[in-house]
Amino acid sequence: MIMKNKKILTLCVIHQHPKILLGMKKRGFGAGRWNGFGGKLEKGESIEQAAKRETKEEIGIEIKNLNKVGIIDFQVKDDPEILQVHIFRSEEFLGEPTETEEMKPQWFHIDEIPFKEMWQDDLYWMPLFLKKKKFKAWFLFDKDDNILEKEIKQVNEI
Ligand code: 6OG
Repeated sequence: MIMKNKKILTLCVIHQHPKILLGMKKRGFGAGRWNGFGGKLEKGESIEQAAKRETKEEIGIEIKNLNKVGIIDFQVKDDPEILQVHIFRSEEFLGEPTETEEMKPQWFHIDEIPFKEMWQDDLYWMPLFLKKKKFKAWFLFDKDDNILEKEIKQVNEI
């Protein structure tokens, strides 16, 4: 049996219609791109707990409600590792989004989402996210972060 190496990550997008809150990642994986908030799970943590903790660490806000809206498997060509990103929508939070060493938060109107400065996959799932649809997807990237292959499907339950 071939064992695939799967790593779970969280990604939380704050959505207060007609705006979303994104953060400019200042260091580490995905630096230089706007994205939601999130990261790896710590030992013993649930996926939801990790999403809340990472958001607090990255921009100082406490998330009040969290809805899982998507799961995406990412692979890089010729690399056996699968990154599985669990995507959440949050509409309520406590505190003021604040810049940290890791992220600089900014609100964007949904007609002005900076896709050119985001991961390419966002262009495909963000429209579903904004329509409050749930989705499962798979993306194959090359080593320069370009999409080679993709599969996206809307689902009723995640
Ligand atoms: P740290 O490893 O820095 O968390 N992430 C992605 N987000 C999008 N939109 N597209 C991708 O395509 C992504 N790959 C990873 C998950 C990394 C953060 O970046 C997200 C985490 O929130 C490849 O802790």
